[in-house]
Amino acid sequence: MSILLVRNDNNYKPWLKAFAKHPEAPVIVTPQTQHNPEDIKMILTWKAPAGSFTAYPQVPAIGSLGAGVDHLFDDPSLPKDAVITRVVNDKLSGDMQEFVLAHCLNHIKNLNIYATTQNQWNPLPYKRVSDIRVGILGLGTLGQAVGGLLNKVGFTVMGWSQHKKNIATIKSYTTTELDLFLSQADILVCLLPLTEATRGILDKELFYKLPQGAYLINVARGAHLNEEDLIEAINNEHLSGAALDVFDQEPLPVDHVLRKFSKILITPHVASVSNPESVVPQIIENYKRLIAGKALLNVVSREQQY
Ligand code: NDP
Ligand code: OXD
Repeated sequence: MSILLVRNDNNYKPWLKAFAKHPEAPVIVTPQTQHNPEDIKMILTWKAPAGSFTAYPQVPAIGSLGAGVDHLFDDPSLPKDAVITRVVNDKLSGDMQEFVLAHCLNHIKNLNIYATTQNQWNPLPYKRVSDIRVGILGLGTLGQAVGGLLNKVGFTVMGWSQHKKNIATIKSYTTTELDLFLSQADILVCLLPLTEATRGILDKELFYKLPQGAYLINVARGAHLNEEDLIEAINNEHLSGAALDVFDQEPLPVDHVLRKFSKILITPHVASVSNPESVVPQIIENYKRLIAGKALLNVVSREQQY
């Protein structure tokens, strides 16, 4: 019985090193290791190439090596009955908190603008955290963590999710209250999972419901964003700019149109990266549960796709 690792980037070394501390859960990497597909009890993957699951129709569990699972649901070879799990991890939440906070401060202190105008002396009016309302689309594990830190720093924080939340420091809005939520968001952070319901949500219609001069931070998935609509909203100064960490096509091509705008700050999908040493223990726990016939942790709803 073993665990199979499949990554699109072939970055196996740090994962195998972390798993080596847990000999009770033998891990193999395909296609390097010959194996009988029926011996595989769990497949762990980050963006497995399409069709990777074809040989494993009966595998009991498939785990995403990140928080997002959209890369699994995109693959028609995903076994119908496998339990799907994902990563929920304090380091992942902490890294996302710091990344979004950095962007919020960067924006209100105009640091992006100064970085692109180094040969000028042009003092600009700046804002304080107490002036700013941050709206977070997606008030799940990461959205709540980010909102909690932003609130501690002094921002006014609101969140939008399917179900109402009762969080003292974050005002909660649900799906029917989207317009009201958007009308108050000076900075909009996208931390939604990519599903059929959320694909393309960051579009023209949504942008014009934000206050004039709002700023967008997309750290969720590139396919949430309509890139043309963003460029139009920035060009006509409805949006003051955007920080984008995720893209429909990754790596983002060097000549991509989004790179031509000084008001768009691009980072290479680095907001919060799964750390093997801290993630492997929860995988080992799930492997033990699987072998013991117990319910797994961090299970994703196939119906909801998150
Ligand atoms: P969760 O599943 O914990 O949270 C998702 C949130 O989105 C929930 O609050 C959920 O509502 C809400 N939601 C889902 N669908 C809808 C909808 N149709 N309408 C309104 N709200 C909706 O996910 P995480 O917080 O762990 O992660 C979020 C995403 O962040 C990941 O899916 C991934 O794409 C991205 N990510 C990006 C990283 C990066 O480095 N850039 C790193 C890690 C993650 P409810 O609570 O009511 O169910
Ligand atoms: C994730 C990511 O989903 O890194 O974990 O994007």
